[in-house]
Amino acid sequence: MSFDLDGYMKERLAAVDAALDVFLPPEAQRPETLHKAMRYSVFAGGKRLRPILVMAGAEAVGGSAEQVMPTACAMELIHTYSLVHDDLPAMDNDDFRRGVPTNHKVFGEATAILAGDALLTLAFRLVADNLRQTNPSALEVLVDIADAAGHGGMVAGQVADLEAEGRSVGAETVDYIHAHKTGALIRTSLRVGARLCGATAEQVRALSVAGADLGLAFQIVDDILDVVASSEELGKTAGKDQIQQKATYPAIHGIEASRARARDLIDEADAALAALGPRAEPIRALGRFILERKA
Ligand code: GRG
Repeated sequence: MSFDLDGYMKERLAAVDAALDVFLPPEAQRPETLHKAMRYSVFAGGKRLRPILVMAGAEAVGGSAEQVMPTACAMELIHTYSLVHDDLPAMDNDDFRRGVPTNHKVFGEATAILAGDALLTLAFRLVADNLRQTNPSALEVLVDIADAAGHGGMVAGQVADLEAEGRSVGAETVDYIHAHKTGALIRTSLRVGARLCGATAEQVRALSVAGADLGLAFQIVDDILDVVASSEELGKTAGKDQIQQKATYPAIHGIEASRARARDLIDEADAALAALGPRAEPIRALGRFILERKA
């Protein structure tokens, strides 16, 4: 029988949402506006791909989803902060995200900036709590997440993305942007759950290769969807990449070659995951999901 990815994702999404509700400060707690703004963007929707990858990484090495829940939620908080800040007028200037008005449209720019800051900071608090509870010797988890989110990871990718706007850049620059802006968080999500659960160096290596492949494939598909899908389907403004003259895979390689590259990356990820055996089946299924997603 084939793996029930839909059921797996629904169950994990519900568990992540319940945990996020506990970890996030209540709206009634002072300062109420900040806490409302944090919760607004976190609970506006989202596939919860990154936390699901953290849990799948843990399971791939014999750990459990429960053991890594705070870190899984931390990755979602970092991702959500990046969306809130990316949507600001000073960056991508968007009005619509996850099917609802963007954070700054509802709460104002200052609160949106601070809500993003607070989500990022809370994420590191959650990782520290998880280490304390689960595996204090896995301190590299903290380093890994800081590196993926920071100046050599997602922030580096965002800067390169903004600098490439309206300019003609080559394939190497697009790969750099995608690997950093999107790939770093996805690759790290996949391996930190495993690290918390005592993964061997060989297992971490296999998950790192697979995670980098999934991350690049995810962004290539994101680029393709921006061209072929509608704003309603995506829950965000479609077709913006071309208007803003963004450095994307379809712009450089065309749609068909981009699709082929994404398929090759998922095949490469499957090959790397062979070392982990049947416990990595959810990750293989998530790879197919990344390839076939419509939003
Ligand atoms: C502000 C430092 C900083 C970085 C921003 C995330 C990001 C970097 C920019 C957002 C714009 C964008 C198209 C990013 C790449 C693809 C991406 C991360 C899409 C959104 O992720 P999904 O599809 O979203 O997993 P949901 O809402 O399902 O969680």
